[in-house]
Amino acid sequence: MKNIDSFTHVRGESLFVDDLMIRQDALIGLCYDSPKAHGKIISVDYSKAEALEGVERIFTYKDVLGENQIGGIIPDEPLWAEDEVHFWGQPIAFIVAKTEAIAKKARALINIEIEELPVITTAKEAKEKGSFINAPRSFSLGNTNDSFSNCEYVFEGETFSNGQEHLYLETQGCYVVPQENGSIKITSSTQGPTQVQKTAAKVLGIPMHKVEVDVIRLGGGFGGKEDQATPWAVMAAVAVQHLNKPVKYMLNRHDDLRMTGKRHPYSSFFKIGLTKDLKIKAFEVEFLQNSGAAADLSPAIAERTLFHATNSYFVPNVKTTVYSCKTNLPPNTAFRGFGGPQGMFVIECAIAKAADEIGVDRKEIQEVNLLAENDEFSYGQIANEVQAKKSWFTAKEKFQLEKLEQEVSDFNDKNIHFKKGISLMPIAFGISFTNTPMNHARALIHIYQDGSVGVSTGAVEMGQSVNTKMLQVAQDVLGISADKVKLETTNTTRVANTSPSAASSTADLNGKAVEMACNSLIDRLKVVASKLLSSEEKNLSFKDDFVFNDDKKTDVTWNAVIAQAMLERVALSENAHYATPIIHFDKSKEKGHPFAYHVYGTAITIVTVDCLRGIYEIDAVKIVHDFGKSMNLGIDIGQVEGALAQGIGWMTMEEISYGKDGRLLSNALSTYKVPDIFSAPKIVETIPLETEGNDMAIQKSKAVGEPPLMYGIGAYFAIEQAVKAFNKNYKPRYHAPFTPEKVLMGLYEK
Ligand code: LUZ
Ligand code: MOS
Repeated sequence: MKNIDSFTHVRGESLFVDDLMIRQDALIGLCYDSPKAHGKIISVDYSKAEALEGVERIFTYKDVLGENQIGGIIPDEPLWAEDEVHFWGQPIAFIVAKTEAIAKKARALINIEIEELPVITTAKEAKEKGSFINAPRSFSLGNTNDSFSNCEYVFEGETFSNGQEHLYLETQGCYVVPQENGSIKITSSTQGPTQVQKTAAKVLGIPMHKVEVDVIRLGGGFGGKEDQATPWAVMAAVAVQHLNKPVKYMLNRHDDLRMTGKRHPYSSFFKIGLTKDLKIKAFEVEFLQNSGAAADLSPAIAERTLFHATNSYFVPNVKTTVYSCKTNLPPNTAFRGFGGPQGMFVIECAIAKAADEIGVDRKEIQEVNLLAENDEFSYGQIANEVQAKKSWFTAKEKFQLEKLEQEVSDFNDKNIHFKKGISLMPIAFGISFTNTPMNHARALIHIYQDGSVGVSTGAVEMGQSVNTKMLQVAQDVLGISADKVKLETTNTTRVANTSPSAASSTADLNGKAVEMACNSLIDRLKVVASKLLSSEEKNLSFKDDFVFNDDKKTDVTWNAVIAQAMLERVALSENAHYATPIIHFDKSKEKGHPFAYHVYGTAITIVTVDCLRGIYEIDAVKIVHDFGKSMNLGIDIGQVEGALAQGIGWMTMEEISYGKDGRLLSNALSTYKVPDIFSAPKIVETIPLETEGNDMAIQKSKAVGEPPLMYGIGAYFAIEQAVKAFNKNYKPRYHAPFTPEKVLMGLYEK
């Protein structure tokens, strides 16, 4: 089944927020944001801007009729700054004008006086100064104190992984239209329609039923629109509330880069203890998360870091602590992997350090510590249906690791100015929102009287092809052809109280709800069909647009059953609610069973470093991935390839840079490089691991959105190995991304 959007995508006909026909009286919004990272606002002079012809009005916190508060987990973030600013790019006011050009002109006419306060840009500085978002969290298993003293080897180190810009092709944006009696309709490019609805209602001081949020699709989200699509929609909603005219606001790329948060940079300190036979006996980490100026999703992201601190390894004694450090950067936010990658990078660095010091290959340590059935994670969940070893050994065998390694070493023997490196990277990623109450979804199915079907869910289509998967589920359960099924927009009036499309869980949660609703409809239709066929319900099934009796095709069509159901006044609509069973987590003990299941896999990465220039190419990434029983391998392999490229970008070239004054320096695509087709791996080979799948995955097809991103970590260590092959004096820094500049310095350090 092809992605159902591919036809309109390639023709440029797919609709995004900016494609909507806007009303003739619609106005354009533009944010005025802080030109300093930290300070007291002494005064703001809007008079010249307000006087400009075509400016309708400028909104500030004074125009908020409800609460000037958008913090989701912790109420620590005003929609518009009041008397202080805490990051460069923090919204202060919202200009509404006839055109974007006028709004921009007006923005340049605003004068602000700020008394500057000290700026913190790094997590380490914040920790020293005691600047935190909330209290630290710790997970522990066994007893690390005692076990280190019994270890043959103990090593300590520091690591850093930088942030990452989401760079969704479609920037943040919204279009808000007034309805009757103080209601409003928001079309938003958000992963979280309910989050937008709830926040708008709170800020406007109106009930949620007066706010309808509609999402057609997103031109990418990657976590950047889980929480941070909200402020723009709410600003426009405030303006609409006052003006009673439609307001549209699309951020341009520069504004989006400057004002939105990114993946969290982490500084981490590890201590790892191993036995003589290389078993990791004890592992401690202190993670310093650079949260930015407000909580946003940082506490949840910090938690996922702890959940992934031991990756796909079993460690009997673990102590991990995470500090969410408050700095003067834009609030950092969800990004594919959600703190998991940051956690997994650290244990891979610890293993690399141990391997270097002991004088063995990294993979020797990795291999003997892979998770096995019934091993306990530090948070109490017992691993089951573990595919860590199976994916590892399948990769070694299917891709002929020894041969690949021989080729690398032969190449390195023959070449002076080019060196190759090879690495293995296993992954284990937990599937479910770590916050158990968020794991639910609903679907609303209408069968129309002509036999066609409309499916609404809480799932947001953002290019991950979730709508295609939802269509497949409906089609399979109802036994009808794909062209009979349409996926509707995601709308809060049809499916309410949704969790954001996130955590790789959207297809599982919403798909299960679609499955349940369709099964209920089928139960009802079987009653109708049994009368038409004078047969028992239990003998009937629906397939290929026909009713089957004892698995034999009858001449009764789907459409005939629907027509009959109408005559009999049978309900042809159904709503279903799904909540993930089994999962639970007790925060007071930091123990439980938070994940429905884990996704596993192993990647082999081969790179070539140009040792004169410090640049490198990714020759190949060869992956054995645990898809369960993939319901759509084309889509799923697409997710693996996209996530891999994104992970490699994070680890090798995407370098977010803020000045000491808190200004974003990598503020354009000329200074922030993401992988393009030239820097993508020359070869990506993905082999599905043969497994049974998991019943909590939709049609046993495991979640695929985030897990493969972490294969990208393999690129870091492959590059490092190539650098070591050139320069015996190279000292590992465990400092990502491993940019060509850092590679070059590493190649020639003495
Ligand atoms: N979002 C969220 C996520 O709110 N909770 C999660 O656990 C999560 N995990 C991954 C990505 N987004
Ligand atoms: Mo996300 S990082 O919005 O699943």
